[in-house]
Amino acid sequence: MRAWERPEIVSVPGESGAPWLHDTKTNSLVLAQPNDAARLYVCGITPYDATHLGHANTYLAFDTLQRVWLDAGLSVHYAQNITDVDDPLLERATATGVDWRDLAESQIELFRNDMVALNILPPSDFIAVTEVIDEVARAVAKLQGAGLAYTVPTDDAVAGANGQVAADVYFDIAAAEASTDWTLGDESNLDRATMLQLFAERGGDPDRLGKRDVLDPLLWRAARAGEPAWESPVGAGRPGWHIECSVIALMELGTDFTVQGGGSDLIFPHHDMSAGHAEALSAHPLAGVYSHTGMVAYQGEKMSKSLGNLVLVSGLLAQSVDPRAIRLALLARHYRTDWEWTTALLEEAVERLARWSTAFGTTALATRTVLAGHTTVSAASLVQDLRTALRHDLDTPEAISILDAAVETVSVIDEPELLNRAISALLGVAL
Ligand code: 5CA
Ligand code: ZN
Repeated sequence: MRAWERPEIVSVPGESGAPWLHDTKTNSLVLAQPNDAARLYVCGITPYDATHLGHANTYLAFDTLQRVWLDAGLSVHYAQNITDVDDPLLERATATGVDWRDLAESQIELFRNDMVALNILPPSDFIAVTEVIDEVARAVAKLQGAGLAYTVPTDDAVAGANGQVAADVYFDIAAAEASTDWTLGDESNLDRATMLQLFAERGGDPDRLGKRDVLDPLLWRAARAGEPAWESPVGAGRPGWHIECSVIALMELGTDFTVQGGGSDLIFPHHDMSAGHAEALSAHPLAGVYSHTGMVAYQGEKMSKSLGNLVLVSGLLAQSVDPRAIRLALLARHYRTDWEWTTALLEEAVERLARWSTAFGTTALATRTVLAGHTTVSAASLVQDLRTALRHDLDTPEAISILDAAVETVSVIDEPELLNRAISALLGVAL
């Protein structure tokens, strides 16, 4: 699928290195240092109710990660999926009387526009699940062939075009644990009671009869009346959710890639199961670092489509909010914390943008004259401080405080152009 226009990133003189990033699996900071190019997979949107500020915050965190890698002279291969066939999307399409394909297409276009406005780097591979149905079906067949997946009787399945009725296919967690190095909970480190609760809340079906383990996740959903379905070696149907991300990530990035990312709402079951599927398919770990962003809340609860407490990027843009201020408002909170969106935060960011523009903006630079008797501060040392902050688990609040302090205390910056370039390249804010 076409992604969106890539913003220009200016190069910043001086040296930097790979970032230390929090890894959910080991709960420690890990040097995200690729051997060759950095390979990043981030779970993409289910295209309805896009793009709310929670989505934006998650993609912005991984945008910052890429900017740090690029600043260190590394190249980046970035893949992102689009869950354009899944129950919640189909339910929304039915509820609103819109064809699910039209809903997905219009929301993907909205998402692209929001990403461009926010100056977020596009993925190299932007892959919708409807583009890889055959690959997913082949992966499911491979798991079945290896004894790691099984069918469950499916009374309400309907015949596909060839007249055959398929059955739902499930991943066999116990079989996968016995034959790979992967264990359920490797990534999430949760106890089984918590897993059961989250599985039920986040798209799982613990009550489905006939499963070997209630936590076994769906790999392939047999065709049902009124639902989209494709012919395949595992019968007419459509992909389950977790296998979609395993297959797209393996196709585009290979095994053992540098970072798998997404919001913390995906740690379990989605990322645990995706890692299990990938290891069962490839006999290698999915990724080196499992990175998760905190949840953005609004009106006291996680901003989510199901609750409807959404602030949309497109809504703010329609009110003529400067997208750079949205970016600064999101960057002011550390990506791993859970926090609540308020208009006060946006107002603060609007003011910060104005102060920074006056202090570090290109217009300010052009008219600035060095006055005798003023303290001169080294831009190179400020850039060094910014790099240090960002390399330490993408500490954007610290980067912002460094610049706020510079606005307040510095009379003259020796190389203003250098600082301007660093703010543009590292924080993605052109002043
Ligand atoms: N399509 C799946 C992933 S394969 C999905 O979770 N889609 S989504 O549209 O619900 O979310 C897209 C991304 O935004 C995911 O990485 C998700 O973790 C993240 N996200 C969703 N809500 C929030 C929120 N309130 N705060 C921060 N990130 C969020
Ligand atoms: Zn995903």
